[in-house]
Amino acid sequence: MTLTDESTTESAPEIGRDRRRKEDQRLITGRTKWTDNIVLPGMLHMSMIRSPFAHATITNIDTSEAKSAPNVVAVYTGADLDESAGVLINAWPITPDQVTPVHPPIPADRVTFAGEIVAVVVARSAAEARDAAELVDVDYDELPAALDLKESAADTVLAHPDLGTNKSAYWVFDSAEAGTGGDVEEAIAKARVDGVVVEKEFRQQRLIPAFMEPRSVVVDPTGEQLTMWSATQVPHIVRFALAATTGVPESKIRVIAPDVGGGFGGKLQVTPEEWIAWWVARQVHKPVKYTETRSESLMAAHHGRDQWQKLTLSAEKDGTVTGFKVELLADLGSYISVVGGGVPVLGAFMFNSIYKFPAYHFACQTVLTNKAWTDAYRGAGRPEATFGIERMMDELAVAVGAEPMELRQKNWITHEEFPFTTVAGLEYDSGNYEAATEQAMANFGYDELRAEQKQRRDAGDPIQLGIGISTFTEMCGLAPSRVLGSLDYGAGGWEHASVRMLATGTVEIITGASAHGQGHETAFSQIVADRLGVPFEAVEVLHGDTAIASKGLDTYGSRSLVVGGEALVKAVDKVIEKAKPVAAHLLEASVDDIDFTAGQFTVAGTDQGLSIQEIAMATFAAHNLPDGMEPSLDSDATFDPINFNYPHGTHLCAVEIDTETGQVRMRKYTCVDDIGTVINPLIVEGQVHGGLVQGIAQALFEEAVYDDAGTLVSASFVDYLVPTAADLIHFDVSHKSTPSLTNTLGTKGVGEAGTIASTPAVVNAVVDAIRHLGVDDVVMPCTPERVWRAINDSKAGGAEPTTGDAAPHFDPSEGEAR
Ligand code: MCN
Repeated sequence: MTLTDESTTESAPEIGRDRRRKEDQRLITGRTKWTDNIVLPGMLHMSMIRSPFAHATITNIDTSEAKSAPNVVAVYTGADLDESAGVLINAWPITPDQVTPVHPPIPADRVTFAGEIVAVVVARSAAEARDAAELVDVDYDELPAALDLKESAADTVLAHPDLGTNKSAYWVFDSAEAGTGGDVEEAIAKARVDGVVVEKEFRQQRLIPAFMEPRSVVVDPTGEQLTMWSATQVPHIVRFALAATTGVPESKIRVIAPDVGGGFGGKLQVTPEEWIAWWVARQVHKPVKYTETRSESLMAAHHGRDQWQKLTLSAEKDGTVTGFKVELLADLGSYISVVGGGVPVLGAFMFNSIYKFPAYHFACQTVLTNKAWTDAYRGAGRPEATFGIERMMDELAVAVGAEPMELRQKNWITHEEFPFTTVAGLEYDSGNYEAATEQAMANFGYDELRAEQKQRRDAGDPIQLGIGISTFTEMCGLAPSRVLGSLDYGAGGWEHASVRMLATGTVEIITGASAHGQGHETAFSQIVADRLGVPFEAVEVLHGDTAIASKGLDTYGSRSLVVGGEALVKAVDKVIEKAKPVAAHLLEASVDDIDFTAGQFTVAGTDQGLSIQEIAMATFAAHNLPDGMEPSLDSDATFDPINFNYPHGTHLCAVEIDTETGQVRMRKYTCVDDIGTVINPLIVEGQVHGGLVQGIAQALFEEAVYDDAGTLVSASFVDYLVPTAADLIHFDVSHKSTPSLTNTLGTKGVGEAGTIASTPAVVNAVVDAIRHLGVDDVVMPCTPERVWRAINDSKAGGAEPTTGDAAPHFDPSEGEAR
């Protein structure tokens, strides 16, 4: 038995069909080209020596013993690097005066986080490289490290003393200034007199995108083009950045992302490891390979989230929201990664979510610390925003004595109001929050669970039930180039596709999106099969190699289908338009009389026709083409949408909490997502499941923990708690569809939806279960210990369960210095 479908004889439409993924046979069995499986003649191997200190001066590196170890070819330190090694780029300086540390692939004199590379050993085998790495003797003078985010924001200790501050950029959006709404301070002041003001502080803990395949890179400098294979989400961006920073012409660079085992944003990066491999290969004139260990991956691949959120929500006494003020501190780590500074900016447009807030203010101070750099992690800015607003809606419901779902309904945009311009300045094109919510509440059994909750409370049951709501929307399909430009993002947002109709009737399509687990080969084949009227199996999807897909902007921000899929539709339509005159010529009819349906060109009003495959063969033979016609049925198209894409949904979670032990057990999880037209329901369900697990993991399990010296304590899967199937329950997943108006397929992205929605649904449920015991927040992850302490501290009276952190509250006005 194979993992893929074998027959497709039925003529049912492909779009909307549960197709097993073409790529699964090779991905699930592992019989494929992961980067680490690549072996080239004469290939050398690298091992990295990494700093054990968070912040230290390198006083000496003795490489002599390592250099004389068996089969060691070279050992390099930061002092050996020249300009051709390039630097690592930040592609999104969010303000013109952003303070950006220079990021060399290997620093020569100072390390700024535990795990930073200080030297590299190159040897004939990976084992010999690792053994010799043990012989490199590095002397450090330890420096004070900037570790705590709030203290770092106050410049108590400097992460980069030469910069004079840890404050990198202060970014503000204000609805009164933007003309999209009123003045938030006025709204809050008024509510303090005759309404309600809810103020909370939330911690978004540091997370690690724990992809299954560790990062790996191979560089071959021996051909006409220099070739890099990398386990990356972004081969095109890597090629651009190599050209821009290492002086090698872009045309001489080929970057290949072979099969990539997950990324979740964590491989959306240009990395020191890639840059070192690039430089070393050119020094030794031989191919080199580097594959990180799991601990290296957890320590030095970029981390995600890590924010303090200070939130103020003002409302009338009946719960109608009048203003929302968001003040953030965001930890960048010790360098600013490729889009790290921009992650909170993406969130800035989403804190108002599905609601009609009349006034909104967002301010974010990004801060440098001596920890691993942070960047996009599944959702990037939008999970933080959704968490903030959905937790606040629950708190407001308590403050005004409203039922939490009814409070949401009072404030949300109704389906008649679309398209709707939000207080953050976005135009939501389509959606129906009422419909998704109604279905979710019915599927969940909302009223029955509320009744059971009351029963347990009344009975003083030690196992309490909590119900959490998250009605979310997100902006995805990261695209409109003009909008990205207005936010000072360093690239555009278009996507490219090519379609090549081959002589024998099969079709090659090339996409600039670069899948790393999402199933593009299957879903994109379904789109082409339907549109071109060819069998699903006749479509071959090529991607992830800049020599094949020379144009593209890769995969992140749930953009591949809504941007890349639409580029594909345009390219297919061009092929059909190209084929039409050939059909007319062969059928001796006028082009205007030719119809195209389900793969057949017919002369209107007759039964005369030719299939697209017959036209492909005739074009290839070129014996009888219209005058001036090129003998090819190829086309290219680029799509740059006019707007983002706004999936939404209602997620409901029930948890049971053992009030004696603090143990949280998930009881039920129901979601209804609106992602417009669904191309492949099976893939979509998988995407939602994966997304939910990662959001639930933030709520209950995962946290990157540094000790007081700045060492990552959670540097293995023993300590970094990625949940397994045994920790989770069945998810009740379904859909409602209001087609998107920003692409002809009507699709909305799904890759991040589950992650964005689920974290607040779970934490709201946890708090709801024990609120009657005096708890109004539990810091994430809501471990049994934290839940138990929250209950017991509150029983004891004087506890501060809200933050669980002894650090001083931050004063965002300090940020205005920059
Ligand atoms: N799809 C569909 N119908 C829709 C929407 C999507 O059939 N209406 C299908 C698409 O054709 C695609 C998949 O669902 O096969 C995801 O599509 P999309 O929402 O366009 O997201 P991207 O392909 O751009 O993937 C990026 C997104 C992100 S940002 C993260 S993070 C993430 C994710 O996808 N990382 C993943 N899903 C992941 N899945 C796996 N296995 N591994 C990762 O690292």
